[in-house]
Amino acid sequence: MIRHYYWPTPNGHKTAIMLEEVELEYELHPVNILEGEQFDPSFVAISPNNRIPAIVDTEGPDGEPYAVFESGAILMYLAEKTCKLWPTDMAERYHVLQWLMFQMGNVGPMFGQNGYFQGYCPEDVPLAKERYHNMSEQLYGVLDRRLAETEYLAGAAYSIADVATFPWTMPRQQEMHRIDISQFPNVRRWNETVAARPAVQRGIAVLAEDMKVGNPTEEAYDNMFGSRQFEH
Ligand SMILES: N[C@@H](CCC(=O)N[C@@H](CS)C(=O)NCC(=O)O)C(=O)O
Repeated sequence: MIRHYYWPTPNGHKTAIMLEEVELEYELHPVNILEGEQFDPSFVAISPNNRIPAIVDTEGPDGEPYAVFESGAILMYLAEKTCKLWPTDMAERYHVLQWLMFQMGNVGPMFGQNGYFQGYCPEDVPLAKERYHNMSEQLYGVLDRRLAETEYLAGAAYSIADVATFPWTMPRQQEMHRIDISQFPNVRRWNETVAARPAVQRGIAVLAEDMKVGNPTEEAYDNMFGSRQFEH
């Protein structure tokens, strides 16, 4: 059984979708990052960088409990455990890993900074807004050119690379990141295809009522972006 430490954000959605895709039994452990629950020592013992998502597999590789943090590593772990969304062919598997790493190293961090400066930063910082918006558009261009050639990011088959990237490109995120999706028609086509999958819809629905966009309270801002982040 998988214990899923989760809050409904783009990184959290990845593992919520994956657990639905691979149909493993799981137990939900909400970690309310607006209320600072990510700093609880019992959670930091599982996720040393105090970020969701994380999992504990109660029947890990040696039959012992095994904890995994970092969403990309969790997707790989669940894919390998179930042999789903994970090609056996080495060349195909490395297509998946390249696009997964592209998401983890580029899309997530840059879109995250873009979202912060567009929507959450208490000061207007035009240079940062412009820089991260430009970087986000450049990354959309890379995705769009790839998806002009292939059905899914890693090729003909849906994979964990799509699971990782989809939540960062949903319409709600496009709006927050000031992205005009009509300029990226292949991303739009792919996004609509992925959004139509029943497992994706079930994953996105997990704790959806707790999804908060807009102005966080002062305490929530402090927990997610402010001084509490730097106490540890
Ligand atoms: N690289 C990490 C990033 C995870 C991450 O940034 N999670 C955010 C929510 S999307 C979080 O837990 N924020 C709480 C905090 O920063 O304290 C991953 O992909 O798992």
